[in-house]
Amino acid sequence: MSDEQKNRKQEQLEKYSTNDKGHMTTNNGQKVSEDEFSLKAGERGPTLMEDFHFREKITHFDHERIPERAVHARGYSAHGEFQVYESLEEYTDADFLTNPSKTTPVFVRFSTVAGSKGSSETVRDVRGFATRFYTDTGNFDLVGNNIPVFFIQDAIKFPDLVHAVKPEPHNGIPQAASAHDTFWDFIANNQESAHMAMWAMSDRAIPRSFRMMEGFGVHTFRLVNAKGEAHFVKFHWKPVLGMHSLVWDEAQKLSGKDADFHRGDLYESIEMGNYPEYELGIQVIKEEDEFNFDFDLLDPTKVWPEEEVPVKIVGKMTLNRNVENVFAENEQVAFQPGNVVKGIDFTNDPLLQGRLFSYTDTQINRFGSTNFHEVPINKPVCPFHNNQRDGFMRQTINKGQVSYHKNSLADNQPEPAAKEEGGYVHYQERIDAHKVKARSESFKDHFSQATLFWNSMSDVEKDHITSAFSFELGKVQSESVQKQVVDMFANVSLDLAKSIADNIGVRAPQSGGSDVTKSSPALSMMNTHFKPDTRKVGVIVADGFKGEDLMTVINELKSQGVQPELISDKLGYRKANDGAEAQIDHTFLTSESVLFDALYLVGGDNESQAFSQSANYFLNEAFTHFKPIGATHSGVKWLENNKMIGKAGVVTGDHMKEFADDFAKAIAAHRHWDREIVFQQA
Ligand code: HDE
Repeated sequence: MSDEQKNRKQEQLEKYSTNDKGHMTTNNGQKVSEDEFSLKAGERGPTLMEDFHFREKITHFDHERIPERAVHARGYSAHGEFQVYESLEEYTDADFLTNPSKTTPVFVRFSTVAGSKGSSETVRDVRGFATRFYTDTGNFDLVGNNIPVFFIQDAIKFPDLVHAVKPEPHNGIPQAASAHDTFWDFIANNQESAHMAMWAMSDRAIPRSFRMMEGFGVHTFRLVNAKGEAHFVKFHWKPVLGMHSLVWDEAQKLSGKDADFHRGDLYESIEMGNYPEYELGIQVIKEEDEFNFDFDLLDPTKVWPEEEVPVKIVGKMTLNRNVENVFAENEQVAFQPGNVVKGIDFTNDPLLQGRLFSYTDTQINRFGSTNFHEVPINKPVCPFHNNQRDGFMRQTINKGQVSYHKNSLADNQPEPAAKEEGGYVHYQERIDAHKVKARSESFKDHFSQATLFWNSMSDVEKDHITSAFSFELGKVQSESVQKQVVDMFANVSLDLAKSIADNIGVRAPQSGGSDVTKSSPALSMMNTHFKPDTRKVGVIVADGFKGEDLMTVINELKSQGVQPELISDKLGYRKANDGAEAQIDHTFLTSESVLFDALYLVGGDNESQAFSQSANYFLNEAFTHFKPIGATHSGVKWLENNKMIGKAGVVTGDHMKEFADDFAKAIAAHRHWDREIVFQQA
């Protein structure tokens, strides 16, 4: 990469990077002559303490771990850039949002919430979507999720929520899952969680890829312009590829087949130049309209329906560089919702207010020091100066005699900046109130938007939500908890509650239901973008295939952005009947249908019975996961044997180019829900 192409953050990080080439040394620089044998008194004698190299190597190893994040421990990151389309000066004087010619470096960390650092990535869970903008006026951290609302309304309840969802303390089970008693006991007894629980049971909680999820700032923030005028704002990230999910059975199987499925997908896409892109959207409400809605703007369990408050698309983020060291970047990044820049301010959302405290505190625990801002990934790209000094692992050598304000000995440096010089001035909201430990009446409607969400779902999405509840509650041991949850969700939809009750064998609620009839089409994943780009197709090939035809289909699919990968019974090359050869990427043993978005069955003249069995297994699994399936030549017989010809999303054809076009359309559709499940024939 040329120097001009490097953004400011990359340039800064490179100063701290090393390739570790050349002679091995100790940490004090002495060259090491031997790294396999410790110093001993005789070849068979005891190890000697004076082996400084041995002591240093072992000690460093013993201290390699830092505490994993209390939540969002399992995550993966990438670097990129953000650019605003047009100046947003009407709303904000944030430098990076007012200058369309400016490219701002970003670092994004995606995560699951409940699981430990080593847990699987395709579990049912909320995904973290934390973005740091390294702006020229300081770091702005938009520490969001892929779900726009939260389980609780006040930060004081966060430890309770997290204790409930984490593995149960007496036996440490289950890992990275909400399908257990304490989580659902929490939900039933803290009913502000109803709306978020609906989202968590929807397909949003099992994304196909980090590249195909929306992101949300969740809280209401304020944008403040140069005149000091404020607007309420909610931030959105909209993935250019649209938002798409796995199916639950597939997600569970993937957990075993590839626990790194999401990070692998992100890493590989960036390596291949398929840079994930997300557009930034804002919803804006004027200060004077604060009380004109049927929900409280400060309540983080509420969305602003996009049909009522449109999302204005204002810029784009492109992730174009992988991390180079997962510990140094992904582990050590220390996000803080309190990292704002002038032009962006907080509101009194009680969840947001609590987060302003928690993140700094948790970083001090993880790093053992308040100096975590000096770690390269956390350093702003603009200069930073103040009179904070010392502490564990301080890196900066602050020169001079003076470390206090005000002073005369150093000409009163560093000195606060006036507003015109970029100084941050908190929005002067007038507060006239009693100190109370209480919650506003306007926060007490827990079910209207949960019903709005339910009403907005397609039939397929409703089925998936019902199944997810039935799975989760089916794992709950306490019948009382099961019953409480069913009764709670009768407030959202009596049909939903009755179906769950029926599935899990508890008494169905007789009354309930909601009089909310509104829906919000933007909430349904059926109304997203559908594209074939970057979709992985497993191509099943045996010896004796038609070489030219296969190349035509593969090239056509590639030209539409699809990524075909060849699967056979062995690695190496398969021979076509016209003498051509195809290199195989995976075997039936090293891959699985769940690793692909679609299957293309080609077969060949010389398939063994074992080959046919494996191909059938892949086909049936992909079919039950509603995946697009294409077949030509001898691959068609597997479809015939399984009575799948003519089913939704099943494409066959004799003309290769036409077939590839039809298949690419089926791939773009993501999943074919109207498919009737056909069970594998004997
Ligand atoms: Fe977090 N959250 N959170 N959270 N959160 C953390 O900070 C916390 C909340 C979110 O990739 C922790 O650095 C409290 C909402 C993300 O590094 C911790 C409350 C939203 C990440 C913490 C919330 C989030 C975290 C753990 C209730 C979406 C991962 C490690 C008031 C808007 C960031 C860490 C990363 C991480 C506290 C609620 C998103 C303990 C007290 C709401 C994406 O500080």
